[in-house]
Amino acid sequence: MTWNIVCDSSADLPSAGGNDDAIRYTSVPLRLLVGEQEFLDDESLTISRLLECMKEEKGASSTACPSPAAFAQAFSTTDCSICFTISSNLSGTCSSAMMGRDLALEEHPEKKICVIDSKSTAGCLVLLARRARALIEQAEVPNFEEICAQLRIYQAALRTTFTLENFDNLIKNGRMRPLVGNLLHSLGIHVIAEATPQGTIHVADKARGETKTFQAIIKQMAASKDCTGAEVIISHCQNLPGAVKLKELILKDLPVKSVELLSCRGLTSFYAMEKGLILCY
Ligand code: X90
Repeated sequence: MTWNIVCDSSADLPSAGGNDDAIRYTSVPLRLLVGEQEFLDDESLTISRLLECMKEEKGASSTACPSPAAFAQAFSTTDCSICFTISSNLSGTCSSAMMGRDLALEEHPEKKICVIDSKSTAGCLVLLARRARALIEQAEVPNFEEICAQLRIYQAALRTTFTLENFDNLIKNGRMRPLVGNLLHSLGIHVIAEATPQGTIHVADKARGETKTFQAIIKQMAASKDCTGAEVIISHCQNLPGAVKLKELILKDLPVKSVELLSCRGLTSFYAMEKGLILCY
């Protein structure tokens, strides 16, 4: 039996650790539109160039989800596919994937395809993709339905906390309600937000200065669930120093198992913008 673990490109990794014949990994790219320029969020995209274009561009910028056909294509290559998408409350990607599933099943009714809404993005997709691989590898005879059921339970237990220097792209593209004035930014106040269980964005807290912001993130993490043994992924947009510092504080203050740092790829860079930090655990 061959497997394909499929993520949209909001998962901040190009490959899920090892791409063998039995268990493949496919990233289905979203498109990023910066003024007149269009970028495909695949391996060819240079993040620094994307951010530069975003800085220079005065016109409207937006993103677009992959087509159902792109997902159908990914689902047609193996016997079983497990697909994780960015929150259906933030993007049409999940509906595209579901339509892609229908398309693929019309052609190949024997295939097994499951689409799971991560209700988040970034590191949550990475954690889900890795767990999927581990469950398939560990089982003597992998049972598709059982594995999908376990992954849905794991999804529901994951949490997301994030802080951005700049919420412009999220707000301008209608993914988040406007914050109270630009005042916040100019006063050096940082907003700490979280994913709700429905996969929408909720402003949880505000803090001034980096140290207080990081403390507030840790407080928010501890309040969101029992973090004992949690695997934490911090996606950062050109902010390795901030991510490293936050990692150290988390390891000191919370009983987590590990903290891993990843660089934001295209889609998450577009919305998190420079210095953004997205924590999934
Ligand atoms: O369909 C599309 O065009 C994609 C739209 C994506 C919109 C939002 C992406 C936000 C990523 C901030 C972290 C947010 C975590 C929130 C979880 C609910 C960057």
